[in-house]
Amino acid sequence: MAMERTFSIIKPDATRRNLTGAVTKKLEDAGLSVVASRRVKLTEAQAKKFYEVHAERPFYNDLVSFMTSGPVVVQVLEGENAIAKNREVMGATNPADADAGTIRAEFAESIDANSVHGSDSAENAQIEIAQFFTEDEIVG
Ligand code: RTP
Ligand code: MG
Repeated sequence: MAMERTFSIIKPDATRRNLTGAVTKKLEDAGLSVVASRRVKLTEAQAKKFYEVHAERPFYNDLVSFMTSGPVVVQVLEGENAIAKNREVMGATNPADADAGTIRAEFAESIDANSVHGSDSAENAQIEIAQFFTEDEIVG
């Protein structure tokens, strides 16, 4: 099994409801270590760049305005198979489809306000981590 790093965002709906700790506990209970963390308010430019892959999708503008609607917590998670493990503990994009016990099943309000982001591939994990953290800010 490979040690990996992945990138996570605790989204504005979760920070607004003081769920930063509860979400982080789910991640840690799944065997993921938080090796970098920072609370930030994303600018529109940052959110647009982050979700650039979805620029042509109908939900893009709503997604950008949601992600800039309040503070988020950006994190680097480390662990064995961290990318897949994080996606598993997050649950499906639409909380109605998310397995019981997952973060989105327990905490998400809707497909838009779905509490967490997690990188979907090793390549994107690298790109997303580099967008928010320098190597010396990550302490494994
Ligand atoms: P994320 O990127 O935030 O980790 O979520 P994801 O991989 O599960 O979903 P993705 O397809 O990458 O979509 C990014 C975010 O856009 C919103 N979305 N809305 N209305 C819709 O059909 C729709 N589809 C996606 C979600 O908030 C999703 O997390
Ligand atoms: Mg995604």
